[in-house]
Amino acid sequence: MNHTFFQTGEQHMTGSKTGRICKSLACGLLSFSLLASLAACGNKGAAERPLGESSMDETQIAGGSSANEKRKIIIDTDTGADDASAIILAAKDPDIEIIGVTVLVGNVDLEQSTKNALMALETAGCDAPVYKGSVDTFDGTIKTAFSVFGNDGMGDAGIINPSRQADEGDAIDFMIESVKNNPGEIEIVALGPATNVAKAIQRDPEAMKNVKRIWSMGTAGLGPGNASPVAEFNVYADAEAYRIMLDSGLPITVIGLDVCDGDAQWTDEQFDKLNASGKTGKFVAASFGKIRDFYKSNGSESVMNCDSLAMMCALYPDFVRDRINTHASCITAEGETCALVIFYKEGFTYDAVTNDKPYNVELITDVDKAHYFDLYLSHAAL
Ligand SMILES: [Ca+2]
Repeated sequence: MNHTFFQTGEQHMTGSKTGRICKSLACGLLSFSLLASLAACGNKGAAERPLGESSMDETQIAGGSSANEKRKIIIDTDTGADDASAIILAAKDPDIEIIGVTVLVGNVDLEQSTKNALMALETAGCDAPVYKGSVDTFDGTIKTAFSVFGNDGMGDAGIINPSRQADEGDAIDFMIESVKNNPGEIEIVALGPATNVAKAIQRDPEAMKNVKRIWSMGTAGLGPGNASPVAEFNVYADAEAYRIMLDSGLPITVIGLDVCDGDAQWTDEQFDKLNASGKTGKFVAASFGKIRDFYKSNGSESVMNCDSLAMMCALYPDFVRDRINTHASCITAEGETCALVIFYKEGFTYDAVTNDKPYNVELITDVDKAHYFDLYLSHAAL
């Protein structure tokens, strides 16, 4: 079984999408002039990376950055176990500077998501700042996935006891100010619903034009969904936010469910390796306990980890085997197709639609699935 239907906390889109104002739009702008880059991670020397354990070498990673330049990323996350594993992957990369982690409701509620992000960073030895963001969605409904991730989103394994708290300030303001103050440098790796990103785009569209790229784990790609037959959870959780992001004209790369299945799924044997690899691997393995139980109850012996796979696409260009330009449209109308994202592929002529749709999304269509786990193990579980 390649795709599991998430049992979300709320099964139906409800409520009008009109007339609602996101609460945080009323928030005053805060100054983040001193971006927390000094506290960011990735400061370990490249010599500390255990070269030779990965099929990728130092020249193949970091998206073309020079040896002395770290890529600056914001991780936007509804931190459950898969998000946490992705945060750890980025935090362990000496060529990446996590300038901040922005948290929102999604897999779990905002408070739990924040604790989980803090714990993931602490496990990876990273003191990047964490900012709380959206506590609800554009249409006011909350759809969580506690049934999949456990009550704490991290397998209910007793591993969430962060020693610090979230930083002062609003996640959306942090995102805006970071992008504005570092034009063309900030990449956002979005691992949850698009609510924070969409609010940032609405609140200051001019500032957000300075974003280098948004990497979005979302949509079913060109395959089936997991929240419904056509909808993927992150889009389903806030379809209006995803529509706003797609329609923004900002540079976006989408990593959908279809590249996370099959050989990319992690097996029991691989989790055993992870568990035996050390403190970090043990943490990640424990956090996936409830997810593995959920998949097994649905007849699958292996599980998807889409967030780490999406992070890997962002961090390691050679992990990506193929990508296409598309025009992506998100269906937001209530009904069976809500949260479906339709991809119009470049080079195709569709009789049913006009060809005047701009290519607004780069869609990843193939990755190095066979080496995904080993790459994760060598880069993250150190
Ligand atoms: Ca997520």
